[in-house]
Amino acid sequence: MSLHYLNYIDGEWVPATSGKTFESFNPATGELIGVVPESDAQDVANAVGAAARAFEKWRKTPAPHRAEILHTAADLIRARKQQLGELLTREMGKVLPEALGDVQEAVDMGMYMAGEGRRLNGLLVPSELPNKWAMAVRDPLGVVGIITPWNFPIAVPSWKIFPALVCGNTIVWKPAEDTPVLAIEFVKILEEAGLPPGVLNLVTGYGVPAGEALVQDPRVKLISFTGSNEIGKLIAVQCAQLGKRVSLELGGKNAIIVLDDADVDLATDGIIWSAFGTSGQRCTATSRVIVTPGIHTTLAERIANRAAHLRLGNGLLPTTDVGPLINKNAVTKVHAYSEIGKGEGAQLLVGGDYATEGELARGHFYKPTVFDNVTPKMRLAQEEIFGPSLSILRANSIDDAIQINNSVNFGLSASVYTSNVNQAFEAMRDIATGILYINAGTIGSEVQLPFGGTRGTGNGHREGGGPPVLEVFTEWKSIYVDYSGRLQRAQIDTDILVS
Ligand code: UN1
Repeated sequence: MSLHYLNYIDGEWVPATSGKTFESFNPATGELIGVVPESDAQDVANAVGAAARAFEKWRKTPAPHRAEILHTAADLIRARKQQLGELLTREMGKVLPEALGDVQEAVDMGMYMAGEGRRLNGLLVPSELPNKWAMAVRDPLGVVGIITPWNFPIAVPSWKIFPALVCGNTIVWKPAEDTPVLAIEFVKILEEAGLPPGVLNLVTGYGVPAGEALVQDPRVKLISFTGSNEIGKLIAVQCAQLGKRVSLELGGKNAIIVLDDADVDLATDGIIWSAFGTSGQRCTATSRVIVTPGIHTTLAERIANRAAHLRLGNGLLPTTDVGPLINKNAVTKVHAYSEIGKGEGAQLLVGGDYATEGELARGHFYKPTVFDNVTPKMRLAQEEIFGPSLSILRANSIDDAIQINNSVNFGLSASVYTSNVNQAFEAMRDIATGILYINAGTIGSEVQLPFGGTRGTGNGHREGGGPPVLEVFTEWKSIYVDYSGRLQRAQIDTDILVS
């Protein structure tokens, strides 16, 4: 099988106009996964042109028909789940069961959004005047620009692409440079499902110049971006200057609060899964445990013991618990935080170093790391690390724990373990977060509910599911139909009675 891949523009598979390419590697083994186009502003302009030309016809295609294509795509993804999951593990690194979950999330979103094709609910409300209808419908935006991360290379694109399509938008998609081959396979499925040329276009490449060209193109009406805070802020500034809609889903510093009355075994399971699943590379990963004094020592011991026994390796092997990090820079960053933590006086319980034994030397592995006696103001407790690094902080009470949880500049996901229903409801009321779990870890959102966060995590939009995702990809159009046959003035002629 050829390892050379192409962009998808106007229904054709084409190289970058410059002829340039770059390579994608397996982060566990260094194996070459693919050679893909290194797109520049010219390729993006071509893709946007194709999307703009396709828009008129696509927006007028009845939504139930658009949805049928999504339904077919979801069926194809389900049929190829194993194959896509294995490729996902090879290109991105997460262990196979998680990779299959990533693919499943796209099936779920495809089915959910296919259902939306027969809803896309508008509003129908009474008019204040007789013989008049007042309603509102959802219009698509036009060409939308989608920029996706590498950590959920199938699920997160599906959160954006399926709703954008069902709402009648056309798309230019720039996937993360670490996982381009998965993006290409995803587009192939939509092509096979019958998506007309130009409706979805794919350009692989780097943030600069490809992503930037997409943000800057005046024909692109929305940028939907999931990724780092640093890049999200840059995009927000550029979109503000251009008067462009932008939907951001950025970092997290998610915490699990464990109260004295919690089930310790259950909490330990949730913490290990949420902190070290996907090697800690989820926006929703737990990087803080906030624990009350009565349970602190027991919990810290259990977490450290479990973390020390996690098996690192190639995610395709059934014996692997934790896969590699995405690339060299990611490992370097996580290690820098281990050094910062030690420097700040946190107590290293386990890990804190690169994992380079045997086969691991070929990939980007880092030992699951746990720090205890971390205090809320330490950088370890404030900044997103995006790797297998967990900090344990102590709180005096539930109120103190909630206050510590809320004291960071992110508000994506949080969790509370308690057997006291009153405390659970107090947490539900007071934790400032986009997603909250009671007696479950911080990862594992489902597509029926909104996904996104408060504060630095985003700009108020919600993607990833639930009806609110439609707000990102549509514009409201309010329509008044007056069938009275005479001038009726709103707010003025409201005392006219129907004769
Ligand atoms: C992400 O990390 O960007 O809740 C997405 C979860 C997954 C999605 C995570 N359903 O962890």
